[in-house]
Amino acid sequence: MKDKLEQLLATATTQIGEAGTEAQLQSVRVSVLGKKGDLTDIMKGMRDLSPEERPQVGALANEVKDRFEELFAKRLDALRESDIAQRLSQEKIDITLPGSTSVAGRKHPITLVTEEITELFASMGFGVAEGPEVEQDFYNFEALNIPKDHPARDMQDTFYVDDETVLRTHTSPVQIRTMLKGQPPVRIIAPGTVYRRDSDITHSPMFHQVEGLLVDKNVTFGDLKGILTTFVHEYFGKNIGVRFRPSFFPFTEPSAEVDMQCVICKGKGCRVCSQTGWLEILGSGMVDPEVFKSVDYDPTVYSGFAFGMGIERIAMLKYGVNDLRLFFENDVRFLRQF
Ligand code: 2U9
Repeated sequence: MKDKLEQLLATATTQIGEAGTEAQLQSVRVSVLGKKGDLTDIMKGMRDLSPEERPQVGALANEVKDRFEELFAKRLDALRESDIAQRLSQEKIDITLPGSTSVAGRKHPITLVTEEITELFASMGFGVAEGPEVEQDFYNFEALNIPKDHPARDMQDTFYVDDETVLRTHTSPVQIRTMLKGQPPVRIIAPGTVYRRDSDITHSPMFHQVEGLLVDKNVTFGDLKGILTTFVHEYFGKNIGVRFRPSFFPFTEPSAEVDMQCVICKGKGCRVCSQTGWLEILGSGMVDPEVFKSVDYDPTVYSGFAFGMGIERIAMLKYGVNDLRLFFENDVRFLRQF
C-alpha cells in the first residue's frame, strides 16, 4: 500500500509538470482526488488493513494528498502567470497612436437663433405654441382680417393646395388657433416654418418666423414698445437705438415696423443698412378688433399686441451672414461655424 501511494505521488508529480493548460491540470486533479480517483481508490482499500497498519498508511495518504495539493497549487499559479505574460506580450497597445475622434454635429443656425429668441421671450413669460404648416384658408387669412379677393392677399403670395387649403404664409394661424381654445390672458410666441411664392437673392420660398401675441385687459402700445425694445436690447446689445415707424398690416391697428441701429456700422451708414444707419427687424401692432371678433374675444374688454420677425434676417444680423442662401445649402463648412 505504501508503495502504491509513493508510486501515485511520483506519477502525479510528472503529470502536473506536463500539464500545459489549466484544463489539463484540473483533469490531473480529478484523476487523483476525484470520486473515482487513484488516491480515493487507495483510501477505500484501507478498511482491509490491520489496525496496526491503518494509522501509518492513513498518515502517509494524508501526506501524499497534502503534497499533491501543494504541487497542484504551485503549477496552477505558474500556468496563470505564464498565461498573463503571454497575453501581455501579444496584446500590445500603442498608446502613442493618435485617437479616433467622432465628429460632433452642430445645431443649424436657424434652430440656434429660434431657440435663443424663444428662450428670451420665455424669460418674459411667453409660452410656446405650434400648429400645422398645411393650413386652412380661414386660420391663415379670413380670421386675420384678410378676406378673399382683398388686395391685402397680394402682400403674401401664397402656395395653394386647393381652394381652402394653403401652405401657411406666416405663423399667425397658430395664434388664431390658440385664441379659439380659450379666453385671455394669452402670452405666446409661435416659432415655425412658413412658405411664400417668392424666390430671389433675398427671398426663399421656405423660411422661418417667430411671432408673438399678448392679450389681456389694459394692454397698451406702451407694453408693445417695452417688450420689443427689451428684446432688441437683450438680443443685440443694451446700447442699440430702437425706433418704431408707422406701418400697415390687416391684422393690427395701429401697426409699426421696428428698426434698430445698424449693428455693422453702429448707425453711421453702410452698405448693409443702405446708408440709413437703421435696419428693419420686426413688424408689430395692436391686434385689430376685427381679429378679436373672429375668435370671439370682446374687443371692448380686451386689447393686445402682436409682432412678427423673420428668423433668417435676425440670424444674418446676429451672426454677420451676408448671403441668405447659406442657410439652405447645408454646406458643413458654413454650418460648422456655429
Ligand atoms: C394675430 C394677430 C396679429 C403678427 C404680425 C407682423 C406684424 C410682421 C413680418 C415680419 C417679417 C413677417 O417674416 S416677415 O416677413 N411680420 O410684420 N406680424 S404683426 O400679427 C398678428 C399675428 C397673429 C392673431
